[in-house]
Amino acid sequence: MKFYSLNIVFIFSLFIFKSFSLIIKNDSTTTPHHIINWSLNADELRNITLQKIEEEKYIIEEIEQIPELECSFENVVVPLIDKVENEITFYSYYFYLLENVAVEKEIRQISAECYSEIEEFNYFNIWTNKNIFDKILAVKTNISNNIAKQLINDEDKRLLEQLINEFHIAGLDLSDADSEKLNELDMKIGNLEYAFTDCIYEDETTVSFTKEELEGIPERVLEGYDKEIIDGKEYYILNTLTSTLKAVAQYAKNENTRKKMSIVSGQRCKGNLELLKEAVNLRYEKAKLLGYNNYSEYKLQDKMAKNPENVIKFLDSLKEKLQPVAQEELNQLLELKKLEKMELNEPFNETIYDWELEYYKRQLLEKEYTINDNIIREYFPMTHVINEIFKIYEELFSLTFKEIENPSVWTTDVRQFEIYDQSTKIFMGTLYLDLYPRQGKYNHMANYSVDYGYVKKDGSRNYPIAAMVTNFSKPTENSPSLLTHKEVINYFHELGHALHQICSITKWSRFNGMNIEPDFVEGPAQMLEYFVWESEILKRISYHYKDQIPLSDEIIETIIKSKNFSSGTNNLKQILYAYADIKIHSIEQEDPTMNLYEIWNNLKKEITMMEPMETWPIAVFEHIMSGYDVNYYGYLWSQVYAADMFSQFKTYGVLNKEIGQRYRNVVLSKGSTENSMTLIKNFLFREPNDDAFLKTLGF
Ligand SMILES: *[C@@H]1O[C@H](CO)[C@@H](O)[C@H](O)[C@H]1NC(C)=O
Ligand SMILES: *[C@@H]1O[C@H](CO)[C@@H](O)[C@H](O)[C@H]1NC(C)=O
Ligand SMILES: *[C@@H]1O[C@H](CO)[C@@H](O)[C@H](O)[C@H]1NC(C)=O
Ligand SMILES: *[C@@H]1O[C@H](CO)[C@@H](O)[C@H](O)[C@H]1NC(C)=O
Ligand SMILES: *[C@@H]1O[C@H](CO)[C@@H](O)[C@H](O)[C@H]1NC(C)=O
Ligand SMILES: *[C@@H]1O[C@H](CO)[C@@H](O)[C@H](O)[C@H]1NC(C)=O
Ligand SMILES: *[C@@H]1O[C@H](CO)[C@@H](O)[C@H](O)[C@H]1NC(C)=O
Ligand SMILES: *[C@@H]1O[C@H](CO)[C@@H](O)[C@H](O)[C@H]1NC(C)=O
Ligand SMILES: CC(=O)N[C@H]1CO[C@H](CO)[C@@H](O)[C@@H]1O
Ligand SMILES: [Zn+2]
Repeated sequence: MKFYSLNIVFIFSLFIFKSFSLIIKNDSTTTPHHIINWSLNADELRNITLQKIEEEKYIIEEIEQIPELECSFENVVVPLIDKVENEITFYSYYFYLLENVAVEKEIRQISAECYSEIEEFNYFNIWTNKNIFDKILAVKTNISNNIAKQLINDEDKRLLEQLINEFHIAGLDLSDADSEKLNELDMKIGNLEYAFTDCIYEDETTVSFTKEELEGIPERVLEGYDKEIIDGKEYYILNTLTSTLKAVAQYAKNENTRKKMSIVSGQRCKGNLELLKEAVNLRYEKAKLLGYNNYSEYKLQDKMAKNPENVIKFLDSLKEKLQPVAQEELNQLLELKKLEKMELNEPFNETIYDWELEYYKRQLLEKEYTINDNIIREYFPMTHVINEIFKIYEELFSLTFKEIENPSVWTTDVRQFEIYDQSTKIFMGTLYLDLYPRQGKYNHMANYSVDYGYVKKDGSRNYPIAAMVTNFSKPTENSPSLLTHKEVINYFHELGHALHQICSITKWSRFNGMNIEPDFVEGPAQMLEYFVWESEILKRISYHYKDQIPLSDEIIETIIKSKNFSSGTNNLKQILYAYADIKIHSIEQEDPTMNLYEIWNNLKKEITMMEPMETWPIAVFEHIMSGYDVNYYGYLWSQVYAADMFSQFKTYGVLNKEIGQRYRNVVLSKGSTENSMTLIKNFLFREPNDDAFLKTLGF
């Protein structure tokens, strides 16, 4: 790592500061909202990046010069965090958004470069900078020795503790030799992760089947595959992409076809078993080096779950309650299997195998729930639904969305809203809405943070900004833009993230909105998804585009009933993946003989009650080798707490304003100034549990 000498930086900084002063964000005191200039050209974007990095360098150099005896929160932490988090984060986010939505290709490319430049600079010059860590440690020492001023603000205390912990878990307090060792381990682990995921992306496994063998799979699906002639016979060449596997598993009438596909796909990337085993052992070594007993303890210490015991207890509890339900689901499938096998006059036994699960589930779904997405969509015209959702959020959380007439945006059809507290009329933040597809625009639904809320040096507030990006077709006179129920759910979800950000009021940006424990960050958005399965909400937002009537009670009932279809087996599968992730990462000594194939099949039998197979799906479990190791439990975890929070609305009324406001004040507004578990308890007036989650599944 290279550091620039103070003199050069200082002179360069002066030069830069003087040479230009581009303004992206105008925090005029005459209007509370920011006015952001989204139309800078490529040169200006580059210059501003350079300027911001120079400003950062200057601050870092200044802090590095402070004698340790004089280090205080005010002269070390405040300037550092104010610059590199409060202020610079905005520039990162600005570039990140432009990278995904800018109209011109050149701007998207330059923005991507600027974004990585800032992120890289921060990583190498701050988050791996031992000098900075030493100054921060000195702040702590000097505070405890009463040399530096005591901290009275809880957020300040939390900030200092978190910073020290972050540098600690990044290994900055290791000896030089150990630090070298850590770098080596990280490099080896990185290489293994790369090779593991590369095998998955590059995998080109194919299986060829005749037309008869593929009977049952819709013609339009088959049309997408290449064909080959072997011995005068025509074969379809099927790949192992998820969509192909799903089509075969659900529709192929021929059992051998399904079985073959299931085995071939489950035997992909056999070499990955070895890579994963090596990575798990190296991760264990890394955890030891950093002072932990096992890797999962290291990874969980700053999460809401806190430690592996909590995660395992959590998964065990769910597993026990879900198994009887899954057993019943399997029995239902078995009935269908028997019927079919008898009709075909084929032998069969009393087991549902991997390759039968999706096939009979699809049959059951078609038999029991006739949901036609194309009919349901007619009840969700985009313009109406979006307005209605805004109104629901306004009512429930006591907000006012005010659309800006001449918005400052990146392209003309983007809308900008200012959000106010309904009763006090106090400004809270800004929301952009970019609805329609464009060439080069990110083409899924997503929430973007653009700026965080925090208290500025002069004591005034910096207000949060969020953006919602969707891929809805533009309505025209003849064809309204219609949403599926799933899209409506996703919209509630993503807007939920934006709302979290806008409703949170904190002193430091790192505690604002979605900056919370990764295993709860989805919680507030997942909580809002539950609303879209409530008949009161469905009645209210649905509106047939022709005759303006809402969904009928029958359709609503079918939609709601379909929600918990096969929830037992589906959730047990999630638990299997989460369990495998935690288990292999909790070894307490090196285990060079770890047999991942056996571990997988044993857990599979124990958790999902499905028969072991000659397959190793763990070799294509991308998450555990792409940065989500010891993280897979997180989705279920936050889902369970989201359901528990939703139970308050379920009990006291889904549109109950008092509950809505309490939720806003007790959970959303606090961001991560306290642990999420504390916020949830404060909202529920009790310890959370998994009862509500199980209830939402229909138990
Ligand atoms: C910032 O915005 C205010 C209010 O709109 C305006 O008067 C001022 O000229 C702007 N400043 C810059 C530098 O654009
Ligand atoms: C935004 O930046 C462009 C390019 O520098 C400039 O021409 C334009 O005046 C700026 N717009 C505002 C509102 O400041
Ligand atoms: C960018 O900065 C360079 C020097 O640092 C300057 O010469 C150039 O005019 C700047 N460009 C813009 C558009 O501000
Ligand atoms: C302040 O902290 C530094 C670094 O830990 C330490 O060297 C110094 O002795 C402390 N000052 C006092 C008076 O304790
Ligand atoms: C049960 O049937 C499957 C084929 O459906 C077969 O592969 C399996 O060996 C049979 N199991 C037993 C125990 O007979
Ligand atoms: C986004 O919309 C465009 C245009 O309608 C479409 O071609 C594209 O497939 C959509 N993207 C996704 C991920 O659905
Ligand atoms: C991991 O380490 C923690 C802390 O020492 C310990 O309590 C726990 O039992 C270990 N976890 C497992 C699954 O062995
Ligand atoms: C599915 O869950 C809903 C509540 O979300 C419940 O009312 C319904 O009875 C459940 N259906 C089944 C078949 O369990
Ligand atoms: C595109 C994007 O930034 N999406 C974010 C939406 O919110 C979740 C939860 O915080 C983030 O993880 C995503 O990155
Ligand atoms: Zn989300």
